[in-house]
Amino acid sequence: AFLINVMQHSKFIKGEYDTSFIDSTPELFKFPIPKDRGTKLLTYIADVTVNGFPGIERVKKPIYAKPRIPKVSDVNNDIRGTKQILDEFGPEGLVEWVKNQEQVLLTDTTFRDAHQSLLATRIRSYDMLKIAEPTQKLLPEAFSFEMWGGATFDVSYRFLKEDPWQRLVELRKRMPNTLFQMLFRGSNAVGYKNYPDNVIEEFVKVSSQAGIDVFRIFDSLNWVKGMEVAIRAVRDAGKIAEAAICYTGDIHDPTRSKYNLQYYIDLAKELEQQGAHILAIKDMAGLLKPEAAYELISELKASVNIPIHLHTHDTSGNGIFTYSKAIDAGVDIVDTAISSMAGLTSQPSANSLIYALDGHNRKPNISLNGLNALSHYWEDVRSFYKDFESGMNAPHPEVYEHEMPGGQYSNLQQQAKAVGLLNRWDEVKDMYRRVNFLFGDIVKVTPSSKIVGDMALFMVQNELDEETVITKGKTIDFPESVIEFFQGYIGMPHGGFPKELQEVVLKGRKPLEKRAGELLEPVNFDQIKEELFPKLKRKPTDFDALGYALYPKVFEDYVKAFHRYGDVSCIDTPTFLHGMRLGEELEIEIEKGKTLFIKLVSIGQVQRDGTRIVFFELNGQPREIVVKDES
Ligand code: 3PY
Ligand code: ZN
Repeated sequence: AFLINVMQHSKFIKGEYDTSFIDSTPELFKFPIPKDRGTKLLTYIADVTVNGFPGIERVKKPIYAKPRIPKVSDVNNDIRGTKQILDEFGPEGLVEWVKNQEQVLLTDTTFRDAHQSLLATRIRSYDMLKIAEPTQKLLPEAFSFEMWGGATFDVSYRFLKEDPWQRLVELRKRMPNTLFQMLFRGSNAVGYKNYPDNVIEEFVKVSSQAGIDVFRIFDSLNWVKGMEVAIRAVRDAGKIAEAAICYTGDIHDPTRSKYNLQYYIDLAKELEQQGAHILAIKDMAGLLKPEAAYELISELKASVNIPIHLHTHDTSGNGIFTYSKAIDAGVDIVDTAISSMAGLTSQPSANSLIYALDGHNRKPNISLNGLNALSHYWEDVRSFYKDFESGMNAPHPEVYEHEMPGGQYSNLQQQAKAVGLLNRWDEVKDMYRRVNFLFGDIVKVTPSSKIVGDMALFMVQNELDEETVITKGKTIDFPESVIEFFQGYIGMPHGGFPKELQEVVLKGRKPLEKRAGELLEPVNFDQIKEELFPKLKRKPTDFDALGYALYPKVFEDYVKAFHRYGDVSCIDTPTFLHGMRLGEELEIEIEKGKTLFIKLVSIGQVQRDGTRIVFFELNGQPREIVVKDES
């Protein structure tokens, strides 16, 4: 098609072309969309084989062993898990059941926070679906699987070119017995900014219909007003509203009295009153020290009637110690990950916790053999994603100083690298700590954490300190995210904004007088569907409309990729990231019972137009794919 485009182009016909012809004539790359799925998948494989995967170094595809999948056909074929309890007895019945358990319950975060925190959220549905049934059968006692929300929604469309909704629906089919849990950023849904209230309501409604049971709802400033709409929507959907308090500071540090024990108790009572079924303590950076955990959980248990679910990150290396103390204090549920996906910026290891609780009266009755078998699988799969590892390979107690959330550390490091500040990373971390205090000591979690990170980079880059920010502030163009923060677009921090700084940042702009979600124009979903129809070339679903409402550009790019490549979620991960080796043969099951046999035969030389022809065999028949060599 490319050659036909070239030969039919008027400039080509008239001989008006030179070496820049290809580059300056983008329409040459507008090919008719190939019709069959085989051709589309070959196009993807050819592209990634020739050009590599965006954002990672291009290397020859490594040879990996096949991941070890535990055999489970004969075990646990009639599970009655927490999902059945919810479906039969409703949220209140489930809450009663939780309160009656003596053993501590576990939420497994492997499918969400673990890889968000260790591997930049890059684990693909392919690798989850292969282990879904074994996970269900080997962990029937789990309270829930956290497998959606947070950054997974955006990253699925943006980088993995797959539909997050499809992941949810397909996992649900394979894991019918345990509650599915998602992380929901209150009025920011699964995005980085406030959305109109009707978007929050629609998102909760549609995702609960698609399979989510437990919504962990938080506000990035612990502003209860920012959580109310979501809590109400979850209750209306008949699902479990788990309202979260983000833990910040240190209740034992007298210099951080802004976030003392009373602060947490008051918030907990307020959330219970707002209708929370469960209270989560969301320790997103891993700052809750063991003795503080004991005191906090004891006091909260005495102050509210709803179960308490503790979430931490193991960044400091103290995670299991913290859980041990929390379990002694009566915490109902804790978050863990399968051991090969645990530790460091991820959650503490489930396997380690079970071993550690030997002899404890609250030890869960969970099979270590099962956990260890699952860990073997994830150990193998994790190696596919080594390009996304953060490089942190030892406990990092410094987190108690800078307070960066588990998922942000490697991200901010990448941002620093992008602006040439990687060699000043220690300064950036310290500036992050200082910006927190400059902003009045705020809760730092998506998206407030990103704003603190943006400001820290900005100050290091421009050699600014706290004093010059104020004295020269009138002449400084602050980052957009910082301006919006001081306008109130992501909510109101505890104790309000520091006035002097707010004034120099806003330069006369007025802060919002109401909650952003109330002021924003409601989204018209019918109109969105109309707009999407021609782009999708099919009738848009509620899933599509929400994807577009939250992330218009990301969703459109995903649709373009889909038209070009088809559904790439059926490609195994080494092939997805590295393409194929010369002479390699592989099978791709595009749907149940429909398998493509693909062989990469050869790759042609770069032609004058900058393209290469990639020669395949598809089910024994020769196929040629032309791709542009971007190198
Ligand atoms: C998210 O919002 O994605 C988080 O994981 C915050 O901790
Ligand atoms: Zn987390």
